[in-house]
Amino acid sequence: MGSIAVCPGSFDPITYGHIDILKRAAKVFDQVYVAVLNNSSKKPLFNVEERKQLIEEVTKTIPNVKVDTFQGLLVDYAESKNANAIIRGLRAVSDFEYEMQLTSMNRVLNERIETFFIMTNSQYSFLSSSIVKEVAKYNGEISELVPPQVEEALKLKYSAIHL
Ligand code: COD
Repeated sequence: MGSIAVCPGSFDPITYGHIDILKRAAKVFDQVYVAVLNNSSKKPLFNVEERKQLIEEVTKTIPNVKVDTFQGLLVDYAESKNANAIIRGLRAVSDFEYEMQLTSMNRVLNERIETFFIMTNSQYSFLSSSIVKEVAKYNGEISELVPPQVEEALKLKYSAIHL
C-alpha cells in the first residue's frame, strides 16, 4: 500500500498558495486527496460543488491528486480514505497557533494519522482566499494570485452580486 495524504481546507476559492502546497505534497505522497469542507454553518462565497469543480480544473495536470468533499470530523474522513497523513500549509508565524490547536485536537481524536506541514513559497506567504475575495470584490488585479478559471469565476460571482 502506498502513502496517502489528505489536504483539507475550505478552498473558498483555491489560490496559487494552495496549489503550491498540493504540488509539493504530490511529489512526496503516492495519492493526495484534496478534501473540501462542506460546512453548513459557514457561509462560503462558492458552494462546495463549485469549489470542488474549480480545484479539479486547476489540478488536472497533477495525476495523483483527487478532489473530494467531506463533512464532520477530518480524522474520520482521513480514516475512511486509509490516509497516513494530513497535510497543512504554513505561511507565516501567525498560522502557527491555529495549526497547533488543530493538530493537537486531531491527535487526541486519532493517534495513527500524522500531520505534516509544508512551508509555502515565500511568493505566496501573504496570500489567502479572503484577501483574494476582498480584492476581486473591488475589481482589483488578481491574475497573479489565482488561476484564470478562478479569476473568471470570481468575476462572475461578484458581477451577479452587484446586479
Ligand atoms: N500558502 C500556503 N498554504 C496556504 C496558503 C498559502 N498562501 N493559503 C492557505 N494555505 C493552506 C492552509 O494553511 C491550509 O493548510 C490549506 O492551505 C487550506 O486552507 P483553508 O484556509 O482553505 O483551510 P481552513 O483553515 O479553512 O481548513 C480548516 C479545516 C477544514 C481543516 C478544519 O476546519 C476542519 O478540519 N474541519 C472539520 C472538523 C474537524 O475535524 N475539526 C478539527 C478537530 S476540532
